[in-house]
Amino acid sequence: MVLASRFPDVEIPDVPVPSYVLAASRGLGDAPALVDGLSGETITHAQLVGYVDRFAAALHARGLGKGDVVAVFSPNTIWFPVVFHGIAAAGCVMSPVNSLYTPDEIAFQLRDAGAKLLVTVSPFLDRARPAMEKAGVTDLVVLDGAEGADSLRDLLTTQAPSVSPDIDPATDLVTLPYSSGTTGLPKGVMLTHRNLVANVAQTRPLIDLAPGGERIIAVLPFFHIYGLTVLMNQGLQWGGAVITLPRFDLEQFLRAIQDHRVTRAFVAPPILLALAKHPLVEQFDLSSLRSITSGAAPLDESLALAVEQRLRGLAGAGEDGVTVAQGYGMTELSPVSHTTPDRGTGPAGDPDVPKGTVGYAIPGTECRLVDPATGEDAAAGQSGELWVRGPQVMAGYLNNEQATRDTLDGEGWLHTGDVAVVDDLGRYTVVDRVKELIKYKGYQVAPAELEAVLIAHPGIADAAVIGVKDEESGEELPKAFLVRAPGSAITEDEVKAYMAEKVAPHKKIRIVEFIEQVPKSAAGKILRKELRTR
Ligand code: AYL
Repeated sequence: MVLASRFPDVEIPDVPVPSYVLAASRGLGDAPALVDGLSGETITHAQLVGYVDRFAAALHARGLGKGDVVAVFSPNTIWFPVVFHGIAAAGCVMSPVNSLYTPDEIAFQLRDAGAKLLVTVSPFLDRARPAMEKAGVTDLVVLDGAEGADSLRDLLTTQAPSVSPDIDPATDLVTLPYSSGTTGLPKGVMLTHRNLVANVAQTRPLIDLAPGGERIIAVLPFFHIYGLTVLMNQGLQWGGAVITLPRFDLEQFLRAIQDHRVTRAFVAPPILLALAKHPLVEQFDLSSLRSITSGAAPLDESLALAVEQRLRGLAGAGEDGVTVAQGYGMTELSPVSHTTPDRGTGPAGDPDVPKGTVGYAIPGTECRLVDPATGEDAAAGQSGELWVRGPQVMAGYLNNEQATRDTLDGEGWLHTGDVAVVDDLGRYTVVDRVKELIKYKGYQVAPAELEAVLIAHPGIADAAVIGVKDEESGEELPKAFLVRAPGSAITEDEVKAYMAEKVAPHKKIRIVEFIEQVPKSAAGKILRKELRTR
């Protein structure tokens, strides 16, 4: 049974991402578009439009054109949106690289994406340079400048003519983030201009925009699709100001909310945990906040309530108080498919949405709940694998037809690998995950990727990785089951040290168990369920 969204459809403008997202900027002149949350350095809306034009012109002047992939390896700064929209306006495709990646991980992505240029910052050069060498990428831009590379200033002062590439929003890609999806190694997720335009347009009716303008805190990284669509593009499309922070530090985060009168925070569960528990929270004036939305990993209902109650009880709290909201989606969904609405914007007559739910399917989004064993629709009130169809569904995985077919069926349904239930009012709750993916602090950890790195160690004959829930933090910890190679006496500490060097911190193996044999099916598939119930 196809479950339609309870919201009326929205119009999705048939234009490239920068035209849509920066439409409001053209009339906003000196109003701040981007503010550095630490230094206060600001880019106005008018400047943003001008800088994007120059950046795009400079890319064409250096020989890049439609469809070329530009990798961006940078923390959040006020310049990141200039770089992204400049790349998009040039008709190129921005592939965002996780700031914590090791040279091996960066090289994999550069090579797989076929990147022609890497844009980075000087503190990242010690990892960027070896990765470029490995992947055979030679063109480099270092935003804050470095010996032998062009800087942002060089690009923004180009005299090259403005460009207007012929972009077909429905088919031309604008970004290529990496996700392992339901199984296997990280893959390039092909997202079109239309996917990203749609996702911002689709969430708009569920937001009651502040009359005085919205100010969004951008502490989650722009290199993740959550940061790119929900923080950067949504915030700019609203004509708001996006306040950037380079990394999460609770005190800086609270101070930035206070000093910049932030109205909206979009975060992941670990930040809500800090807001519920940490004594620092009481020392700041957070009364400007209208909502805090959690996404990217399951949010406990009691944690959501605890944060809401605590913030509403603070001195100076607004009359209506802050609402803790929740969104759900995947990189493959640009990323939003479900969210809880602002008060008053839900389907007519609905009471407040219960805290544990991820809310409604957003406009234009159809869902099915399917029993993964039989392929039949789940009975009313029963859980099933969530399938999603809508204009935000990716075009497919780059150079990987098999993975695309396994995830996106012939009728356009994206099989999420998440298990959900829906109530009679159309509110969804995510209850389980049937895919391999591990989530650590909202970041993806792909077991197959870790297994490949583990098996490459001469002391390890075979490996299987699963996530195990840590009761204290609520996080899933990557755990490796390992078979030692004959004659090897490799220890848990040696395994951990080896992995820490090869992979980003969120992918570290946190628990090791040595076993005789990895349980596998006749076809050689790891029987993860068996490992889970051991
Ligand atoms: P990826 N509850 C439970 N699991 C979730 C939730 C949630 N609210 N959100 C994401 N996940 C899990 O590609 C789920 O297993 O995108 C899903 O398949 O890094 C996987 O994370 C996708 O991970 C927002 C804010 C969507 C964030 C996002 C998700 C971006 C994460 C809508 O409003």
